[in-house]
Amino acid sequence: MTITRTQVAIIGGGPSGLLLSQLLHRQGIDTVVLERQSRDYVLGRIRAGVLEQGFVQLMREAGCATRMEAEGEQHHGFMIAHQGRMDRVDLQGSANGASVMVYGQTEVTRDLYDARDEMGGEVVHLAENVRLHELTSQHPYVTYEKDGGTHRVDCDFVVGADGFHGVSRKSIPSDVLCEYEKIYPFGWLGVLSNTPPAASELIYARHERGFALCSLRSQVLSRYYIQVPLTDRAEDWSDEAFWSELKKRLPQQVADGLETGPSIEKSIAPLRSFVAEPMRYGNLFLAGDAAHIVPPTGAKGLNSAASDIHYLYQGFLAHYQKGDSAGLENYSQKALARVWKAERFSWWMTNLLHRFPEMSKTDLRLQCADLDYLFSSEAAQASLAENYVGLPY
Ligand code: RFL
Ligand code: PHB
Repeated sequence: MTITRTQVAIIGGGPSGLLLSQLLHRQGIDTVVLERQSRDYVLGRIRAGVLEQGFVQLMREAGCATRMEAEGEQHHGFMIAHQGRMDRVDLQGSANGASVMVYGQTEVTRDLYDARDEMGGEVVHLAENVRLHELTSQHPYVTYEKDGGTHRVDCDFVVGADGFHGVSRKSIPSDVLCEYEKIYPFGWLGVLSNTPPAASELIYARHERGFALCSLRSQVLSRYYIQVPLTDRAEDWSDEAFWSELKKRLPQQVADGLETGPSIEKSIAPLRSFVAEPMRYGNLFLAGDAAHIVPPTGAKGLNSAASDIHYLYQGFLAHYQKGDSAGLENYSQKALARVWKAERFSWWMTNLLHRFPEMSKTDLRLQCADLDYLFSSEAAQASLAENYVGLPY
């Protein structure tokens, strides 16, 4: 068995783990990232596309924002299509910043990997059977298998940034952890295509056939989603069937102008609200999807991961540079306070725009009243905008 030492062992080389590793390394704090998959596999995942200003600021602090600032798009509003109308939500009315950045998670992850390479950061790919040990002691350690050998990393702290299906959350005893979960009775079928976007801003559509979303990655790369039953399988949806169903759920003028093409990725994501409390167990800290999941409707998944990383980064900095551990002590409480607000917002936006299987005519009228209120009240729109651009850290 090889034995090495680091200050912070990070499980998971997704955006959360890489961002924290990059931020800490720039401050002279040593990390090792253990990732189960290959780099190509991680970069092949198509996920989030809308970033809050807080996330953009963290990428700047990590020295990784150059390409994002050159190629990403600032969006100052988005559209909601409903009841035969299309209304715009103006983000400039909000207090915490007037825009969001449209830049794909794949590109964020690529930029973070490039930065890790440039600094010589240690990211171990294809790390199998990662196990966390002695988490409540002053000498925690992590073991993993690679190339037929077992390896041990001794550390001060372990960060579990290994997503919803990772090993870190499962390493916390069940009598310590409280899990809150809500599973929605539908999923999102997503398609990526090399076509110009349907519109210059995102369009969220509430429709009697189900929710639809027109999003984008660039002016030549579009991302679309439609609500589908959980029993559907992506491989059963031909491109033609997808485009036809999407068009039926969009306003006529948008459908008429929609440029379609072959899909370059097609997948179904189930919708879930999930929170695990606390986010700290001894010297293990959970971050991102390892601790919480939101339905994607408010684009809060990756952004909530980023706010965890902000709190953790500040906590580690104070601990290592000033000997002040208050930030780490309060991490769980602080992170969860913001996480639950993102959970609330994502749940609300999901309820506002989706067709649930068992909706009564009263439920439908209440949903319409919610939308009518939204677009007749400056205060309601400001509240939506405030949450969409991201609550302060
Ligand atoms: P990730 O991205 O899941 O990364 C975790 C990493 O940990 C690795 N891993 C392990 N490594 C070592 N040992 C183990 N035992 C391990 N188990 C797992 C994994 O291989 C992976 O590389 O979590 P992270 O970094 O916290 O980032 C969170 C975001 O990825 C996530 O919140 C968003 O992508 C959620 N999400 C979306 N968010 C949005 O804001 N907008 C979206 O449109 C959006 N679409 C999505 C999504 C998530 C999806 N999932 C989870 C299936 C679409 C999908 C399909
Ligand atoms: C995306 O572009 O993938 C996206 C955008 C906004 C959302 C969800 C997903 O609310």
